[in-house]
Amino acid sequence: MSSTRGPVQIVTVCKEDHSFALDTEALSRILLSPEVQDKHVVVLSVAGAFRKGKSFLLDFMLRYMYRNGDENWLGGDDEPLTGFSWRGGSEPETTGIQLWSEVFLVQKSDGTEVAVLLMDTQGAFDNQSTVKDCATIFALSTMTSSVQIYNLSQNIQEDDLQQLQLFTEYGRLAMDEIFLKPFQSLMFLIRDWSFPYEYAYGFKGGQKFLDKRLQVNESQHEELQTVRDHIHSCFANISCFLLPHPGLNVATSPVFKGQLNAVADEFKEELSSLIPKLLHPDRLAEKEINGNKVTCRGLLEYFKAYIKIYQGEDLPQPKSMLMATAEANNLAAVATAKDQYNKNMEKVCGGDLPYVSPDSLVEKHHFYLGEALHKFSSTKKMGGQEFCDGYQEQLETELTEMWESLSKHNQSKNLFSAFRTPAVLFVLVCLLYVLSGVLLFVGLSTFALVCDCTLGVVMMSMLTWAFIRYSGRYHNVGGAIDQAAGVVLEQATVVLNKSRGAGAGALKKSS
Ligand SMILES: Nc1nc2c(ncn2[C@@H]2O[C@H](COP(=O)(O)OP(=O)(O)OP(=O)(O)O)[C@@H](O)[C@H]2O)c(=O)[nH]1
Ligand SMILES: [Mg+2]
Repeated sequence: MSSTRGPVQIVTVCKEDHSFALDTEALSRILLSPEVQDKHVVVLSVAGAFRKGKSFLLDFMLRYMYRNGDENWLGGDDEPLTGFSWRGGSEPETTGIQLWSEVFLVQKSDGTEVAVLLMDTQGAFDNQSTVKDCATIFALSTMTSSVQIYNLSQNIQEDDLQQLQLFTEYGRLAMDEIFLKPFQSLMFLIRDWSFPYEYAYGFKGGQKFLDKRLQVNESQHEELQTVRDHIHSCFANISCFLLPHPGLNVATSPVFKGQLNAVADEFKEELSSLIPKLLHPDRLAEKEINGNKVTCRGLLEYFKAYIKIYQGEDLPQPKSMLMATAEANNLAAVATAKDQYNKNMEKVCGGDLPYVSPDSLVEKHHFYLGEALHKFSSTKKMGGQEFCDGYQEQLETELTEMWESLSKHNQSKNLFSAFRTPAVLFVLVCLLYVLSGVLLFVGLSTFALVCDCTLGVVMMSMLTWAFIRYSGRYHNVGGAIDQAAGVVLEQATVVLNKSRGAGAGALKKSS
């Protein structure tokens, strides 16, 4: 392979803050080269758990493409395998998303030419990636590819399907209106298939095996049915290929460099059946979004749009199963405790019930608050004490808010409080009227005039208040009048209390 060819890192994951970046320049160099930019694009991507031979497989695809599928495309016996970086060992190798630098132009039998891109992705579930990282990589590669190869080891386990469901749902979230199935082809590739006596290697056996695994029937638990329905609803085509084990040299030798003489014959046989089928010109499906074929230039725009969505804050955070379950447990316990408090308090001061004295209401509130908090703490929840404490705080805040609203509602039922403002204003009017008469009588006509003016203002306030209460409009003005009446009442009470205290003191002295 020429030295200028190679994998190009187009999406990088920042290990520190788990953010994603698209190298637009590098991607443009691949997708906007004049020969390919207006061609319909075919993108083959391989995704799945880390260390399962994804890059290794892609390198055989590269061999096939470079050798134009000639008879000996699989290569010489001691030829090292090069291309996307692959290696033995337990540590992850590929990071982010990589594209092969060269776009292959392939002519279909109807004469149309398509641009074929090969995409390698970071292995999921390594020890450095969060669930969000894995979901984003999988979602991005599924959204931008026309064939997603879901690389699995040995079998299709239920958790593989659940992960697929989570990741594809994360992808679907980021897509705008979708009229058709959001993704195109999904191919389950089962590596190290060890049961050829049950299901034969290759597509045929794979299809039978897949039909069995993805079968939906009424007797299944709803959870199993939902996963399967979801997968069927996401992909237009689903297939499966069963690939044999490549031999112990491939899997365990530290010096193995991909030479075919160290690879099991069975594996080579199936590989030479799989890859020509996958890359056969007439089987290469162009990337479609909402039924429209996408060109290389268009794909660049989609990449930019999708990465922006994953960089933003709008999408919910995918969480580990434990975190999601713990959150659901705690939220359910909060809801039950709130419901219990609400029902109990409704029995004391609910909508139709009469006004309750504030002291007795406070007492009931404390009692039922304690009971609700006890209900929350005694409910079994996942996530550990610290995690649950956060939800307890949330519950306390929400209960306090509920209490404030219940208490206000109770206050509004108090007949006196409803008539407090007009009563205060009416008393003020009477007092001002008498005061003005007395002032006029003693010859202080100027002061009497001030009293009359004040009386006019108070009367206007009373009428305004009545109008606001009747019409339900101008709440702010109504609130200001209520507040002013409250201040007058408060001051009057203070003055009355003081004078009563002074009177009592004088009485004591004289006795
Ligand atoms: N058991 C087994 N091992 C394989 C198979 N194909 C490749 N390998 C070996 O798996 C190891 C990892 O290969 P890679 O291609 O680097 O795996 P990967 O999935 O790309 O790994 P990451 O990039 O870390 O996600 C190498 O030692 C390969 O020789 C296979 O079908 N079965
Ligand atoms: Mg890899």
